[in-house]
Amino acid sequence: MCATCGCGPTSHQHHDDSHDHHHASHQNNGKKNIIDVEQDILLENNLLAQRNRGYFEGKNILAINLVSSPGSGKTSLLERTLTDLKAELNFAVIEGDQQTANDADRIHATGTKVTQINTGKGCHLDAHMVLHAVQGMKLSNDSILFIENVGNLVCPAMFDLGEKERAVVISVTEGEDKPLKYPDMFHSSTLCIINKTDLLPYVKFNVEKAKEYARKVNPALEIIELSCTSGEGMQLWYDWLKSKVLTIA
Ligand SMILES: Nc1nc2c(ncn2[C@@H]2O[C@H](COP(=O)(O)OP(=O)(O)O)[C@@H](O)[C@H]2O)c(=O)[nH]1
Ligand SMILES: [Mg+2]
Repeated sequence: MCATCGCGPTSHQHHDDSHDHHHASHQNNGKKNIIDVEQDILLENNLLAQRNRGYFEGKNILAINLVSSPGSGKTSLLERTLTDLKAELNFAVIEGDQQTANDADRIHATGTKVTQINTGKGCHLDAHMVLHAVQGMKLSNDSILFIENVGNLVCPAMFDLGEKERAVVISVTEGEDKPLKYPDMFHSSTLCIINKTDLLPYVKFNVEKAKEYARKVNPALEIIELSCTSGEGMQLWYDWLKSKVLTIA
């Protein structure tokens, strides 16, 4: 279980086996109780995610969960995408952050319908939060809903929001070994976007290694390299997006 928020996996390993300690919370509560609580949380989340999924399918809404560490460029990707494609496609956005409406303001400036969720101390969005947001949004049929998750490569991996696609964004300033360090996120995603390729001349980032590592944890993962700043590779992302719209139409 995640020591910070209580939403993580049930077991953890210490690299150093000689470091033999027991967490106070495990001793106090007993391991079985902790596992039961976690199963309850995820079961309830999964049921609500199914409800969201049914709603999206009924209205032919393509829901895409955008996940990444903070600052990889999720909002930048959305700003550019919404600006470039708003004449062709119908978009709405849910923004997730612990605090502020900064990202919602950025999306609003593109003329797109947006709802901000502030999770407070929470480190991920869950299906219940998305359900509430969607209930107030009057989403159009045949549209695309982007859900920008809280910046975190760990906890959001476990919480199904009812999305059809999960796109994980990494930027070239983060190091190419992120897929190996945070495999759950890459394993549960359908698309990996490698962003900020305009910075490749200035940082030590091996794109081929990053792709190799990502495919090691998820051989079916699609990968697109792009730069939100220069625009290089954005067409590949737009083609991917449009192919998914066609799939659900
Ligand atoms: N050089 C460069 N900077 C970028 C790119 N995309 C985003 N950024 C910058 O990265 C920072 C974080 O971007 P943001 O979209 O807020 O990231 P988020 O936290 O994932 O939503 C901002 O300063 C952006 O201007 C890119 O493709 N290239
Ligand atoms: Mg953002």
